[in-house]
Amino acid sequence: MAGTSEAFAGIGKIRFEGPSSKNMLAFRHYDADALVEGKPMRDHLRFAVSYWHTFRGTGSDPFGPGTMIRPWETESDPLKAALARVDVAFEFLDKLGCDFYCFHDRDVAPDGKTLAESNKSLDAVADRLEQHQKQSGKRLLWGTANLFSNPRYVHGAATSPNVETFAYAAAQVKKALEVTHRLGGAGYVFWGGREGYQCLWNTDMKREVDHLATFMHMAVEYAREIGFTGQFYFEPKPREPMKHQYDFDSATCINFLRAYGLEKHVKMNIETNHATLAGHEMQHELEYAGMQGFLGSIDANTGDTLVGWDTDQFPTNVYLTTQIMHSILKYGGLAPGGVNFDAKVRRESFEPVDLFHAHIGGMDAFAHGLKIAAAMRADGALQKLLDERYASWSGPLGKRIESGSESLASLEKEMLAKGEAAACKSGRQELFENLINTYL
Ligand code: XLS
Ligand code: NI
Ligand code: NI
Repeated sequence: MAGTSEAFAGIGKIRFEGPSSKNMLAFRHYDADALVEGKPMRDHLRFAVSYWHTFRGTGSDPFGPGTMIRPWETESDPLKAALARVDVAFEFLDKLGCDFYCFHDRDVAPDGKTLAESNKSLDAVADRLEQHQKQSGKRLLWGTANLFSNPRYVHGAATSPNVETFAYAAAQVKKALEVTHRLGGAGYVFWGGREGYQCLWNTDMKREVDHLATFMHMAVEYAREIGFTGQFYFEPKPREPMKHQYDFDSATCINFLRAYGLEKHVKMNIETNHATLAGHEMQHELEYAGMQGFLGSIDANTGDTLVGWDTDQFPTNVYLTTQIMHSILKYGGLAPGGVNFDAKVRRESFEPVDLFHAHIGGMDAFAHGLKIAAAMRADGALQKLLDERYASWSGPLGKRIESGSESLASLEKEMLAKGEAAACKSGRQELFENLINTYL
């Protein structure tokens, strides 16, 4: 490949060294080919690096400019810089031992003066991505389009009051789908961007949400035309940048998909920090999507309980990853989705090696959580407690109600005869919580 010198000189391939290793540039838990529930860890987890945070994140925040030291960013021509960055990205994926990546169109290639110019740049970068994928076996977990940075998207994209903004966004998604398809992407994500509102007085909510559905139908239809069979995902986020985003949480998104006839085509891509912004636990979002048959993929990160915005931190909390992996195993796994690190190193962690520490920590936390969740399932003690808690539903009356053969009148008869319901049993929350800790 074009890169002559290494971007991450001095850092070799990150290897599994086991829980007792003292080497901080090694995995303690992520052993890609080790089997868990009969399947290699890499296939359970399908880890992906986010191109936007890891290769485009500058560390800027509302109080100051970027801080990241990225010695490879030497090209002033945006397309040349974009091409050089692809080499760096694949060196990173290779050294990290991560199988997938995800991108927005404008992360990988520069925004041009015209749509045609932007498309041309994207094609040139896609050539380079394709070469690297072929050489390395790395794959695209999902692609998406950035429909929120350019000022034309100030009022949203598919939900903009400006019809030509909608049209431009449609053209951008067409191209992003083509590139995702060409690169063998396993999926395509819709995240709302600025699809939402700051003020209801100046917003025709029904018209905007109708337009969002029309837009998604166009994407699903175009995917069919070009033979893209990857999974579509909708990524819930309740607020930020808008005060209300239409893709608020799993329940809201699933209702939207069903109301507009999109439920056969689109699943959820659930992000931890977005769940907490919505006032939910990640486990809630996964369980809700899972029980409805909409669990697709996850954006792995974490928020900070003391900071109220989408801080997109790398996940290191094993209790959290255990909850996540338990739900994922319960609902049959993520494939063709995966675990995408939609996470950024802190502004204060500005050296290239911090990118490794961040991803190693996240991958290890998930691998650890996977092993714990599998142990819990193998042992069956949690399931036994749950079965006991719902035991009355397995009796004759419960079975009749669950199968739909009872009515209000028949139940009234039953309770008139009994006079009072059987006494409730303790919920044993503390026992359940203590049991979980025995596996940690
Ligand atoms: C932003 C979202 C974004 C999506 C992809 O908050 O998480 O990164 O994952 O557009
Ligand atoms: Ni995300
Ligand atoms: Ni986010």
